Amino acid sequence: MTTPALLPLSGRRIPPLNLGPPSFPHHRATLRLSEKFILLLILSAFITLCFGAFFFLPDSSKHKRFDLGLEDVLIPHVDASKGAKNPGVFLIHGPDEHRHREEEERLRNKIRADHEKALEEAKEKLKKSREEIRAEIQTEKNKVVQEMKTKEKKPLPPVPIPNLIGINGGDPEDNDIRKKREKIKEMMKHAWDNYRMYGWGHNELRPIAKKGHSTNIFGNSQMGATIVDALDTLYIMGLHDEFGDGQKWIEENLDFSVNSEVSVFEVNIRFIGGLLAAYYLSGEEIFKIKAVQLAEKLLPAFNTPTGIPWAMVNLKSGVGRNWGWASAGSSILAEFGTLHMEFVHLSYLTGDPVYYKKVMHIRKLLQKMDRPNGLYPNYLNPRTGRWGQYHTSVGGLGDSFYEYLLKAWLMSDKTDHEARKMYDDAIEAIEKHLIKKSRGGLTFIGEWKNGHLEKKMGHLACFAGGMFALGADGSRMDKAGHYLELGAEIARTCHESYDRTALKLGPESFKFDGAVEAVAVRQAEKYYILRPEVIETYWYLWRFTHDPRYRQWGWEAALAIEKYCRVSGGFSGVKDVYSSTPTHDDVQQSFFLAETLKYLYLLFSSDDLLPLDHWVFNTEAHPLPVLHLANTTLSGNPAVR
Ligand code: DMJ
Repeated sequence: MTTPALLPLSGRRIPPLNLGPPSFPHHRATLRLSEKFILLLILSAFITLCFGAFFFLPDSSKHKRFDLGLEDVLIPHVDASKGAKNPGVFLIHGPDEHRHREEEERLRNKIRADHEKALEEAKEKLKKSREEIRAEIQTEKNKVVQEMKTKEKKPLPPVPIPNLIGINGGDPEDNDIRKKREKIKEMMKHAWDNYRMYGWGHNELRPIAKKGHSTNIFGNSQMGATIVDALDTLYIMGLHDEFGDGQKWIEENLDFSVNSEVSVFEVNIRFIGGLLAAYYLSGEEIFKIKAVQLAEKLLPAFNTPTGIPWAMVNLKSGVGRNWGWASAGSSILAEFGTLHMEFVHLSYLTGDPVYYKKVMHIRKLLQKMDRPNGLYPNYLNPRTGRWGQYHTSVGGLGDSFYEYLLKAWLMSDKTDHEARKMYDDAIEAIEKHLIKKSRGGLTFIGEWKNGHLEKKMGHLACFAGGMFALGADGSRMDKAGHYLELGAEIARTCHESYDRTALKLGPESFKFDGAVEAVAVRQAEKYYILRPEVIETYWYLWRFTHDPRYRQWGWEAALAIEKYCRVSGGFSGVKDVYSSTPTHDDVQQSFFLAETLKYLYLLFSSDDLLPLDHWVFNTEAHPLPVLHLANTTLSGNPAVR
C-alpha cells in the first residue's frame, strides 16, 4: 500500500510518514483512509503553527552570547544608536525594505529545511529498535560526560614556574653507596608492584591478605592514596613507567565528588601535597588541576565561627565536624596548622588568594592568643576560639605545626619573617620547658600535660632532629651551631630507641623513667608501622654534616625493614619491636612509599638531587619549590612578596 504524498507550502515533496511503532508494522498497513486523512490534517496544522510561531517569537538576533571564560551568560544586546527609546518598533523603507524581505525569505527557507530535517530524523528514529535508541542515548550521555571532563581539564592561568633544579640524577660516586641506593629502589618496586597487583585504586594495601585497605582518615572513599602519595618518589627514582600508570589512573579515576568524610589534614598533606609535587616535577597539568579541584572541596571546612577549620569534611556536602576524642570538640594544632605550604602554592598556581587568606587567618588568630609558658596547646575550639586541654607536644597533635612555621619561611625564599619569628619563639619555649637530658645523657623531647612534664617521646617527635638542623641557619643570635647540635642529639636518641629493640626498629613511643631510657614500656606502644621520622632526621643531618654515621644508621633501618617487614605481598608494620619473632599488622601505609623510602633513597643519593635551597619538603615528604617571588606577586600576599 502506498501512502499519499504531502505537498507542503514549499512545494517540496515530504516523504511518506511512518507513524506506527516499528515493532508492529502490520498496524500501519491496516490504517483506514479516513484515519490517514485526520493524521495529515493534524500534521499540516502543526506545520502552520510552526510558521506562525516564527512571527510571534521574540527576535533572537537581539541576544548575543558572550564567552566570559568561566561560564557562558546570555546578555541582551541593545544598539543604542537605533530607536533605543522604543525598542522593537522599526519602520523600514526603500533599500532597507528589500534587504528585509530577502532576510525574511532566507529565514523561512531555513525553517522549512530544519523542519524537514526534524521530520526525517523522527521518522528514522521510529524505525529503530528500543535497544538501538537506548544505545544512542548512552552515546549522547557519554559525549556530555566527556565534554564535562574536558571542561574540568580547562587549563588554569599560567604563572611562572619556579626554577626546577635537581629533579633527577643524584648518582652517588661511591660504588657501595650506589648499590645501597639501588636496593632502596628495588624495595620501592616491591611495594609499588604489589599495591599495583592487589590494591590498585584502594587507598592502601594489605600485603598479607593481598587486598585493598583503608582507614577513617580517607572516609569510605577509594581515592588511591598510595598512588598519589608515591608519585614523586617514583619520579625521582626514575621509575617512569610506574609513574605513567599512576598518572593514567588519576586522569581516569580520581574523583573528589564523593559522599565521604575525610581528614582535611591528611588529604591536604598526602593528596594536595602529592599532586602539587607531581605537577612541579613532571609539568603535567592534570596534577595541578586535580589539586585545585580537591582544594575547593576542602574549603567548606573553614566555615566555622572562628575560621579555624574542622578536622573532617564531607567532600560532597561540605559539612564539617571534629573528632569525638579531641578535647570537647576541639580542632588540632598539627592539623589546622599544617596547611600553609600547600595553600600558599595553590594561591600561587591559581592566582586566587582564597587559599592564602584562609591560612593567614589561622596564623593571625594564633598570634593574638595567650600561650601558657609560651607553649602552644594542641587543642583549639573552632566555635569559641579558646584553647582546649593544655597539652603540648612536638610529637603527635603538635608536630608539623612547628615544622610548617619554619618551612613557610624557607619556602618564601626566607622573606616570611613573621613565620620565622613564630618558629623561633615556639622552639625557645619548647627548649625551655620540654627538652631534657636523661640520666644516661640522652636528649629527649617530653610532653607537657596537666601542668607537668611527661618524660615520654613519640616516634613522631623524632622528626624534630631534622627540623632543628634545617632551621639552624637563620636562627636568632647566631645559634646555628647550637641547633645543629640539638638536631644531632635528637637523632642519637632516636637511633637508641631503634638500637635497644630486638628488631632494630623503633617503637611508637618510648620512656625516660628511672632506669628506663628510650624504651617502650606499655605493650600498646611497642609497634612500628613503617614510619619515616627517624630516617627523615638522618637524611637532614647527613645533608648538613656529611657525617657517615647517618648513612650507617639509615642502612641499619633499611636492612631491618627488609628483614622483618618485607612479605611476599609488599611491606607490613610489626606489632612488637621487642619480640624477635615479629607479628605483622598487615598494612602497607601510603607514607612508606611517600616518605620512608624517599628519605632512604635521598640518604644514598648525592646532594644535587632536590637541593634544600631550592626545595622544601612538606610534612609528607612531597617536595615543593621555593617561591622566589621578588619579581612576581602572590595575589593578596604582601607578606611573602
Ligand atoms: C605522615 O603522614 C606525616 O609525616 C605526618 O606529618 C605524620 N605522620 C605520618 C608518618 O608517620
